[in-house]
Amino acid sequence: MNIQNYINGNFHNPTNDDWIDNYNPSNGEVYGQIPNSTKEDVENAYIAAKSAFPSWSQTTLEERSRILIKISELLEENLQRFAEAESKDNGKPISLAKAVDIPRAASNFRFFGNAITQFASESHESIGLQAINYTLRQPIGVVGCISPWNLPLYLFTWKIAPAIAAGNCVVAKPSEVTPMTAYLLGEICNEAGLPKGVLNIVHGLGTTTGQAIIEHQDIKAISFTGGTATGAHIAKVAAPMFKKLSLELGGKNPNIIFADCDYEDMLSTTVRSSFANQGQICLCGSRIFVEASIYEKFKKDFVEKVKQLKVGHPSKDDTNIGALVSKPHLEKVKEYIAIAKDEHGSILCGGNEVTIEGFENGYYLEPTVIEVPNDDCRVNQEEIFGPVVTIMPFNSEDEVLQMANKVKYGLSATLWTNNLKRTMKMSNELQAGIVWVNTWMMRDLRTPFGGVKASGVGREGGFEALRFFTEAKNVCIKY
Ligand code: TXE
Repeated sequence: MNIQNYINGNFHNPTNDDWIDNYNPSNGEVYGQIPNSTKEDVENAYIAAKSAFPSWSQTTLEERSRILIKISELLEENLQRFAEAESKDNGKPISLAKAVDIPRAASNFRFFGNAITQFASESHESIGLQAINYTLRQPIGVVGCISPWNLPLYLFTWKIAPAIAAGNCVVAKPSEVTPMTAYLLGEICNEAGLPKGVLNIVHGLGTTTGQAIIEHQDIKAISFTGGTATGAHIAKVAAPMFKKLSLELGGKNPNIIFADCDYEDMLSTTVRSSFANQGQICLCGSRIFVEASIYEKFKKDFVEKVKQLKVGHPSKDDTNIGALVSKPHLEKVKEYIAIAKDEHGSILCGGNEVTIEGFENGYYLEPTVIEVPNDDCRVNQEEIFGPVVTIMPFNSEDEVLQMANKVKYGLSATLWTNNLKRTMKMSNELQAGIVWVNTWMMRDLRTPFGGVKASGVGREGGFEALRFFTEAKNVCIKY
């Protein structure tokens, strides 16, 4: 199936007729072609967006809201089709795409369709000076949204929905590894009555198409989710051009387990926070620290549960772990398992590729638990982004806090305890943008979302996203 660019409401081949193979991770086969769009295609997308902007930015909030909610409803009506496409493109179990990815993409549009009707700006009365200030929140113009492969439609729409809700027009690029659902979104936008040119989707490699977006003189803001190295590169290019930047990057998140937690709840959630989406979520708790008094019990129970996870074809209902997203990514994750062995880690379970009958060339890997001798080893410091977690014991709050914070990343942290004082102290001191206590990945879309340190700059979610996608202009009137 060939994918086309979605520009000005129509579908187009890339102008240079350059195509990239699209792989199905469950069987390793090429099942379609993706445009490798050039500067010219990005320019065409920009022109369409620029032409649509005057009218879209003046569209009433009620009308914008109605269209966004319509997109959301159409995604829900097409749940099965989108879930199948996401699973085929990414390798994730279809059950996950149906329960999480596509419903969340629909929620993104519904949420920002509603949020824009509640978004207000400030007013400051300068008492004694007989002046009043009011702040306008004006759309920026044409903005760029670039997203990764792990939660393809979920993260793509998490950027697009607030951008267009705020009155901007968008040039967006999904990951070249998982372009399919972004392609299908174009049809839905047309059906929902989104005016031509408000959203334009160009496909292609980061180094060609992505680079053309970030370098574009008149694309005024970039919202990016992806790897930390790419984020640094984008900042280098876009910051001197004074573009607004939101960078949501990698993580190496601690999952800290105290003996006083609700054990069963912790255990089942920890299996999920370790291996959901084959461990390819920037929020996964990939470093598990366990209080020494329950360490041996946890180790035994956790490994037993992880061994029960079924690695299988993504289309099967009983599959817990599907295929990794690509061959190069599978190789990267396997390399880290080899590094763990070199670093004297012991593989408590997993560590091997899995062959699924009939799909022998798919990218399957056992969920892997590694006991590490210390926190400094590479597998505890570098983002692996696969079905691999490390475990090690700790003896005190201070010790675990120090280890939790001793990485370059700071996206999220999970804390399992019923001690209130400890909860307050550790939540204050953990270097992370998000702290979950006695839960994981519980999301309220109104909350600020993003990381500190090498996990990024800026916050997405709720009004934070609407603030990012608008410029504040203060007007001071003396009376
Ligand atoms: O990310 P990239 P990849 C991490 C994870 C993973 C690593 C690499 O560690 O192993 O990133 O994944 C586009 N100008 N995360 O290769 O390369 C690219 O085309 C403009 C964490 O997918 O950063 C894609 O659309 N754009 C993350 C997007 O950037 C460029 C989720 C992300 O690609 C570009 C996924 C350029 N020069 C991976 N180069 C998370 N935090 O959720 C690339 N791109």
